[in-house]
Amino acid sequence: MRHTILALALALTFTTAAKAQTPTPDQSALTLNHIEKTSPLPNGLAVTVNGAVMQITALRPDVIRVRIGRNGRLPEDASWAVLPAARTATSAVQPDSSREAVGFHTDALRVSLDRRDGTLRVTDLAGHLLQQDLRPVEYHGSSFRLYKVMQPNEHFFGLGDKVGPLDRRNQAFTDWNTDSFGYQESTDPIYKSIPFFISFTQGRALGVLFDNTFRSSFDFGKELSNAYSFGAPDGPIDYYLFYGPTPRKVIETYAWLTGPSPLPPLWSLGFQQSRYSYYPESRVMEIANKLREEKIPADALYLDIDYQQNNRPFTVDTVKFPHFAQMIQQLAAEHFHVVAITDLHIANLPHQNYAPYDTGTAGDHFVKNPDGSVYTAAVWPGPAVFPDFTQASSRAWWGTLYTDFSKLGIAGFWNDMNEPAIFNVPTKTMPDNVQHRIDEPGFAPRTATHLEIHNIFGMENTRATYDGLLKINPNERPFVLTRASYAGGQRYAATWTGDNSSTWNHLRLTTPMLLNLGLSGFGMSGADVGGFAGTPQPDLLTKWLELGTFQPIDRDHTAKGTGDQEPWVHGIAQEAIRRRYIEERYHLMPYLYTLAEEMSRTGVPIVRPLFVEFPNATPDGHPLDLDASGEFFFGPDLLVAASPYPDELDAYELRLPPGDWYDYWTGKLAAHITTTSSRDAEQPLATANANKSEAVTQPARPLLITPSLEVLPVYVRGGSILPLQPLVQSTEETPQGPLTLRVYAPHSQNENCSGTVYQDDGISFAFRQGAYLRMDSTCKVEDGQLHIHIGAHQGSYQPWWKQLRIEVYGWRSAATAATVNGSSVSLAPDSNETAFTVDDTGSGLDIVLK
Ligand code: NBV
Repeated sequence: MRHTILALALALTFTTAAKAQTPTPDQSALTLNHIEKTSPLPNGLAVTVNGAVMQITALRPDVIRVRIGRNGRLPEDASWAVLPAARTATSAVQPDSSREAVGFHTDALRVSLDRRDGTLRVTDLAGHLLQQDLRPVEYHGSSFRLYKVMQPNEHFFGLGDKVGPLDRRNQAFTDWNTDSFGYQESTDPIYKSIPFFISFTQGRALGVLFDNTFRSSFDFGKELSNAYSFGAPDGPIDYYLFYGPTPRKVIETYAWLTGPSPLPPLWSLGFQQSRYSYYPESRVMEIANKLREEKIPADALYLDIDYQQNNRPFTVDTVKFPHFAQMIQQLAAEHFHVVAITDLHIANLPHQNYAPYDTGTAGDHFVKNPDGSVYTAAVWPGPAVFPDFTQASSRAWWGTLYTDFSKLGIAGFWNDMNEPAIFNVPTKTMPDNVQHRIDEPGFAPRTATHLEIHNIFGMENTRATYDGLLKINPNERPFVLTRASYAGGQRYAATWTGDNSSTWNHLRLTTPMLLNLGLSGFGMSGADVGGFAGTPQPDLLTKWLELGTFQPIDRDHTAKGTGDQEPWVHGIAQEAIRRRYIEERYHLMPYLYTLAEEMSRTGVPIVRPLFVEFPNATPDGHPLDLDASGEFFFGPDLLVAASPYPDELDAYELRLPPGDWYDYWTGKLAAHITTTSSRDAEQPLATANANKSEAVTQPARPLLITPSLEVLPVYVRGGSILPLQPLVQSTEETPQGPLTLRVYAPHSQNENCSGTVYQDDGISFAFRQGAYLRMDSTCKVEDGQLHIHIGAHQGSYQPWWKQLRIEVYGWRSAATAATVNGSSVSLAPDSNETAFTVDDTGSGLDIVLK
């Protein structure tokens, strides 16, 4: 008997084990490994593979689009992210076929599909591998995953502000916009979904935009050590590959595909002070007055949700803010721009004269449950309804809600909670089956579930806001700040990294987050300076305000119930340091604004990793930044070198790219990093800096930096011409005195030296009609003389300055005079600089220094 039971038990165990080893065949699985038909297209190739259709086309010689439809039909040719002009661009290709492969080439890329297993391979024309399928595309029902070979020295960047190191290698991520208060280093997903990354291998950069709005995921060598992959549970296989070789070119192409961020209003680059929430009215005025009294330059004040009546968007609590309109006016008179929060959840208040609800209901503008009833859920105002932002008509209606606030003079709007965040549910968002209507030029009208719309909901919210504001004030640049977004969302809004914490670790995380955001199109971005959750200790707030100076958006913001976080808390010694940095931002405003203008044309972000400026900085072409996590470029000329561990007092090593580096604060030459021209001819590395590109760094000794509370190390690239202005207390104040051009002499005759300054009225679109000023300057060392050429003014805008102060660093002039357009001007030398002031006639200056 005992034996029988034992035998039975064993048999059972074996059957269970055997069962576990034979997975039930997945009826819905499909591997695209058998090419059935190939047809060349003028701009690419169409293929039938295991009944699926695949189309690979060239939009430009360096941009390829891959689309696959499982059921013999290509996915709808539409996109929320990619601009129609780019998406429909086409470029002729040359077919390439062999026994093994079928494909084509362009002037930049070779594309081939292996006839044996349908795998795709993309190389440059010299045969360098850019991307290759590790195995054929796999579907499981509607879900699919694409595995790509990962090269040993391949690095990955982008995906927005996902937390963690700059390089995404060895990690996996999911795109699902999530309200993530108190997120930490390992939290994923957070607020935004930007399914775009850059692969960077030995100086060769490839952009990959996976345009799928569902809950997509990315794995960069975490699952398999030799592969990276991306996939989604549903939606189209539709992705774009675009080649550099420089990262800069990839960034520019991403802006070509998805649009650059628009030129922001000048005031938004000033210091911004916020908290959840300043109220009542008297407290707002107190903060404004204190900023002016303490001479902390500032341009913007934020009104968080408590200015509203019971948290209802587009209302004002008239008890807390009895003179709301006058307050806005008074603040404007003191040169403060008010940014007001306007969350998207509309209070569910039928028959209570709440216009957003009434007009939204009348126009049928809210998203619905599957049974056709309007979906309601709790958020800040209590039960709320949600605009159907994927309908053009609902976005237009949403835009009209801004009319009154705009007319009052509120300068900017803040779209928070737009993941969308929902209270009291474990998913923190809408149910999957909520119905959204797509009614949109370029899309076939239909209804889609929340699974498809979730990740673009926040972006379409900001699109509605941006377009609405433009309609109300067609000649004023809107300022919209958003928490959630998707690829392309930079066209409508600036962003911030959400609810960070007042800890040293969060200060450290800020730099990689903002760098990856910038690479992902969102160059107008910031992190809450001082941290949102919690109260920063004095030194932490000081260090954070120092770093904030060199971030695109410099906004001090904190949560409800935390300690005061304005620059003056913690006593005069801390305040003095903080003031000095904020002042420096205002001195640098001409440079910063010039960067913002560059970004609005090219997509190149204001803050950038070192490899964007120096793709060849290391002999093997690996990005220098990976060894230096606190370092980044603020524009092309300023290298900010924060400590990689800002709370540690130990000295840290700093590696600089090739060239001369001046200490920004003292003007002294800090390092001369030597270069050689030893270059493997077989391995042409990317070239971004025309003059320096032929050089590869000799391993140089790192600088040793001893951290100090009052100094954030910043270095200026030799060969820069940096524009600075006299101190002002807000960007609306006209600077008094000359525009300073700091010329940092290049080391040798072969080195480049240049700089630009861009100006306009800072607020309107008149620049589009030529009302701007651009002044390009250059310098060179020749025959033992320094020649500086200040370009003539381009554009019709009259700048605030009449004179230029030229300061020259790294050039000790033996003479006591410079020659300016042939006449002699005496120098006022001091210990580090050679300086003089000349009239700026607008027609250009030629300066020679002996
Ligand atoms: O509107 C209040 C806050 C806001 O201050 C913060 O910046 C957002 O990220 N908001 C989130 C809602 C609640 C936060 C706990």
